[in-house]
Amino acid sequence: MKLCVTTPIYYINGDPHIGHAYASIAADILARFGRLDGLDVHFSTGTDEHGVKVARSAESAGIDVVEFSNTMSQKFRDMSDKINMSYDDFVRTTEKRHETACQALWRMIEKDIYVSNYSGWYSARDEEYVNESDVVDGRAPSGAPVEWMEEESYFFKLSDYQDKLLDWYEKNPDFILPASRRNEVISFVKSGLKDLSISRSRFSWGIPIPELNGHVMYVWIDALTNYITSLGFPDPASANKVSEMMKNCVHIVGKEILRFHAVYWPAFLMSAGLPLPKRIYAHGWWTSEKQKMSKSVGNVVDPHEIIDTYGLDQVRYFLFREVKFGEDGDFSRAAIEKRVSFDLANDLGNLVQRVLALIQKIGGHVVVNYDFSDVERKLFENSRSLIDRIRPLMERQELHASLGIVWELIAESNKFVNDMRPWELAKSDVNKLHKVLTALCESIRAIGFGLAPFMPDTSRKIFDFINVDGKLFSEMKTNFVDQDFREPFTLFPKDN
Ligand code: ME8
Repeated sequence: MKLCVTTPIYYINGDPHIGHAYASIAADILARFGRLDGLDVHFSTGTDEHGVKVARSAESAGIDVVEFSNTMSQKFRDMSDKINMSYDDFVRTTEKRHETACQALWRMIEKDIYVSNYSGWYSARDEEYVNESDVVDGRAPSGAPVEWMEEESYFFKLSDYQDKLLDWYEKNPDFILPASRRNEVISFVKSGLKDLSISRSRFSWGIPIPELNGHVMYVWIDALTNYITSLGFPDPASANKVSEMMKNCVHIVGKEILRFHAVYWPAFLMSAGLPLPKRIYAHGWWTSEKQKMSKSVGNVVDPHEIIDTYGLDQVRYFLFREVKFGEDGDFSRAAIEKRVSFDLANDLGNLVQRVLALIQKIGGHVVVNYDFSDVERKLFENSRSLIDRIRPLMERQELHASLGIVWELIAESNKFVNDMRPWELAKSDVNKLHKVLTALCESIRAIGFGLAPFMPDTSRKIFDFINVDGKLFSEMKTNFVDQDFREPFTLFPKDN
């Protein structure tokens, strides 16, 4: 079974911030879950380097655009590494392999392309033409300023795809999630699709159109193609991989670029005769301390700074526990501090610490015993079934609910310790004590696996404490054997 996961490829006109890190961590969680579940995963990210917006940013910085792109793209790669992203590929749209892919795709959709003249209002920030009726006081609906453009342009017959797209959405009800976003896209398409201008002749920072001097591709057709560049398109040797991975592909995108992914991209793929992705998942937006992040307000959250302050797994946890994935959220230092102290240090940290400290107290050795009574059996069964309960949620990208289920098991395990009073059993009933500890080893292992996609470093520490390999969920089917356990250390030290 295959799984392809992608992040948006980021514009390089500004530094990476927590919003970019968010989309990338979400995709990372899905990719890690897939690998732990034994799937063949391809996980790609990258940078979107062409277009008028980037060209102008380089110009105003007084730097050659190629040099500018190299420096800025590296910043996104650094961010990806900082957040412990397990990407298989980082696509830069200025790479030769990507130019080859875009030009090949162009040829495959050429039957739907014609030349005409375009004049209209263009928003460079959104990199799209805006309808005359949507321009208010010189601004696009997104608030970005627009400018008048007139150029000869190549057009893609998007209008021909209206019915095919509606049919696709109907036959594939989970193509767009969350469901509320799906309805938005359907009404947009029903309201009528206009042909799409897909070339630019007024500037040259883009991918040349085959055999057409002076035209470069519209940055969105260039950007969307990155997903198949990464799979080896158009090399015939990769055709099978492209096809199989695309059918099992989940594109994680911010809600503001859903239309490009759920309308234009499938139309291009249909035209090219390539398979459509399985899912477009649109996530929400973060504000910072209740305001839109902006350089002028000075509230842009730098992933490096926030991770250095609170710790990587703490930040990864916070982003997916605080706000339901798909909805908007507010990033605040008070909120993250609260989560770290209650959920992580108290609930999770204490559970692991108290169980392992107890094991140390009795000599570090557990005599494994699965001859459970009902109470231990209940914890054992809830532990063994954890991933089966999470999997259907992860298949719909319900990251928040998945973490919720892990925390239910943490709460249940803490309650089990309180109820069973193993420190008393150590004196009164050693046989029972080892059954209780066996059940707790099971629950801690399950918690380690449940956390692994979200908090890989923490999960690794937990696995190391209890001698678990931790590479595949299937390991949870095996029983523990008698063993010695290590001295525990604090999972979430206060000074982090
Ligand atoms: O749109 N909150 O790139 P981009 C949450 N190059 N997520 C945020 C965010 C915020 N405040 N700000 C950004 C582009 N993001 C195109 C994409 S894909 C073929 C081309 C995240 O640099 C969110 O995922 O503007 C958003 O869609 C993405 O960064 C856009 O990044």
